[in-house]
Amino acid sequence: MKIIHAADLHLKKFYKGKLPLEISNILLEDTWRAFRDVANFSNEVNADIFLIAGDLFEREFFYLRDLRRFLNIIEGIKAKVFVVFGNHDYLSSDNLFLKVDLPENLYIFNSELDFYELKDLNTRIYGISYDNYNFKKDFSSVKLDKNFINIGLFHSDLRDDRYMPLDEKFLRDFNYVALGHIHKRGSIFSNAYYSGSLIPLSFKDDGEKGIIFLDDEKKIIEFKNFSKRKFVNLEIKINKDMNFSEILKNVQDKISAEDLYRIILKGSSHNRMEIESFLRENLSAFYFEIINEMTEEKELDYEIKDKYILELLDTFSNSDIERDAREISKDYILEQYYGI
Ligand SMILES: [Mn+2]
Repeated sequence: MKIIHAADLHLKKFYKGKLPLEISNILLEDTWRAFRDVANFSNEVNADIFLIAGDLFEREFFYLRDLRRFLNIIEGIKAKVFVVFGNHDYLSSDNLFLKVDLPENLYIFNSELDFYELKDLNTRIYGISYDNYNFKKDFSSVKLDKNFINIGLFHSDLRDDRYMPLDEKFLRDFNYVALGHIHKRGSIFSNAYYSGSLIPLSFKDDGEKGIIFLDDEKKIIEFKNFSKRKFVNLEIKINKDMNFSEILKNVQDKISAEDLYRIILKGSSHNRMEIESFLRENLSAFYFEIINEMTEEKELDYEIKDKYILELLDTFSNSDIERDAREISKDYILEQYYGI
């Protein structure tokens, strides 16, 4: 038996954030592209079961045409597809999935724990959808029939009361548990995994993202990357001996054309604002933003040995006007006396 485990597509989430519209549009197409790629992969490997563990879409931005596009991809999948809804796409009466005819190979779990039996695979898939942004259920009396292979499909933060926490005893009873909600992939127990989000969705989601692929005959549980872009937090240490073009080259060399960057400027300089605006004007990237954490450098960069000049500069106070005046005077003095 082969299983695809995906979660947290968050279709249309990018319209909620602070990214420019044209970037959001491209990232949304990335999500659709990644999902189509997973659908193709599922068909290539002849997967039997395709699990989606919640937060498939954002309720406030997901329209009928988006649903049609999604169902169109589902129809092309040979595996049986199972969906539970999570906190972002919860199943209240206005959920769009309740308004249309669904493809025969798609099964949606409602908001009571239930299972779907695949007789030829001797397998039961258990799942439950949220009916609101916050959701909680007591599963302490649930008994699984060990004559079947039991698979759980849940959207849960194991320790957070608001997002259907699940306890270890309940989870350990399943042969495999496909979890969603946490965007970072990883295993909770030897049988319970978060696949992580399908693609990175913000600067909190670093690294590659994708799905988990299981093949129980080959005893494989492996992560498959389906993301093409990364969100990168890039810390740049500014050394006060670096000039503007060295700083630009230093940052530009670390940028690859497809990725999104949050550049955090560290170190100190008396040109901290100028360095930031110089980078904003000259850096080239698919998308970048700058967080300027540089501290103001108090000493002058140049060795001005003449103590009278230093004393003169020291007479300026730190008010905005006098600071500007000091900078102008300094530039003038450097130019006049030192030819800099
Ligand atoms: Mn969630």
